Amino acid sequence: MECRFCKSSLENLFIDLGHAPPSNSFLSEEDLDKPELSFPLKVFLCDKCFLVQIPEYKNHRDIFGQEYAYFSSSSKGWVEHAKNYVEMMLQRFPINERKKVVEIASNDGYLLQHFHARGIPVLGIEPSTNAAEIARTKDINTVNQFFNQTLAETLKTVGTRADLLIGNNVLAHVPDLNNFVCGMKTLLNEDGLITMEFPHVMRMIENCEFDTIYHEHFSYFSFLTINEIFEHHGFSIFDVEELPTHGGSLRIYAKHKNDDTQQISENVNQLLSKEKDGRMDRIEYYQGFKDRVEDTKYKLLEFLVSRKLEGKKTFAYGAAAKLNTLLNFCGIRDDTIQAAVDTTPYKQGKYLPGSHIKVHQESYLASEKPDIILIGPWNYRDEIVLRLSYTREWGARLFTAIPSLQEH
Ligand code: JHZ
Repeated sequence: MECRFCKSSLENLFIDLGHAPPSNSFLSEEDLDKPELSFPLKVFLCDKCFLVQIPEYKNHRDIFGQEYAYFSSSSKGWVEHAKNYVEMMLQRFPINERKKVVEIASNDGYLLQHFHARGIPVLGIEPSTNAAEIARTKDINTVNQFFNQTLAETLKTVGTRADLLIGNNVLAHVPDLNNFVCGMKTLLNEDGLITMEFPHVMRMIENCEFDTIYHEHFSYFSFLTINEIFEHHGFSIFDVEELPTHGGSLRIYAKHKNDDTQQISENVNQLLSKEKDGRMDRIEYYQGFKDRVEDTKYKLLEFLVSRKLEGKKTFAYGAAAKLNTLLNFCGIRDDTIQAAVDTTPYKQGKYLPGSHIKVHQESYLASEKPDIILIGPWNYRDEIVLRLSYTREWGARLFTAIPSLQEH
């Protein structure tokens, strides 16, 4: 096996989370009578470029093709984040009606709708047909394809170039990373800008966010590594921000290396130094994660089993992909968590992959009145705790499990 960026042989196992079905492969009632496929969830560390990665155990076309269970607009907080980003970009850079904004993995148009509302021409590129269709209902021009070098060449041939090229939570999802970044090089105008957001592997390790590991997340980036990847492909990262989103993300700003219109911010060297001082370019940094992950698992199991023996009813709130990693790694089934609820219509009436816990509409909470509610998407903890304040009326207690069990 070789590193998907630098092609060195992959010999360091970072963590092995066992076998699991893909986290977004929700099951129908009929599927429950059929065999269910599980894939290894082994994460490797490249000892040359320090890219943390999982091999493409499940083909990305099968994961993100026609139907994808995740809709970016399902969280108000995330749509708000996108809106704030758009306002900030319009203030900071000369983006206007004569420019073109292209977003890769534009999902249901959660972000481009804000540029579109300002009269700025936009193009979404989205491989999942169901998400692309929703975006089109919002009048967001969307190409329903995977982004790669070939698509970038095709778009360039018909005169489409990006003045602002955006990619939020997509880089981790790309098995052929070099081809993807080459495609961005092709699509970006000479003086164009790139911004990308992705979870920061430093935060994943510090906060024991092992549940963000699943088959559709092929890569987990440090700033050191992403900087090397972008430089290798002729880009220069001129600014970076650390964001609280999705458990701690980075937003990078990049340009063509030979474009002198942007100054390199001090943030870039500061973060590179921070990561080097933290020894993220040493194998030792990545060791010891497994023990912390197992500690989280045993404490959660102890808690759930104790509640079960007390005769309490426990539900999960938010059928996030990360919840499925957590449940399947811990071997949790519907004896200890009796039901899940989620606001996404696509997920309601289906069953969680692996654990086979049924997903209901949110109203199921009020009718069943569970004693314990485990919040799956801890990244939206504040938003969800506020939303679920009505469950206090019957004495429900709300918990998150990552980095370790906590009551809210
Ligand atoms: P959420 C997704 O991961 C998938 P997931 C993806 N692979 C990725 O990279 C990350 O995001 C960044 C529900 N919910 O966003 C909606 C409620 O029911 O943490 C979702 O099903 N009520 C692209 O799946 C889930 O929770 C609510 O009030 O781990 C949230 O999933 C809210 C706020 C959410 O992502």
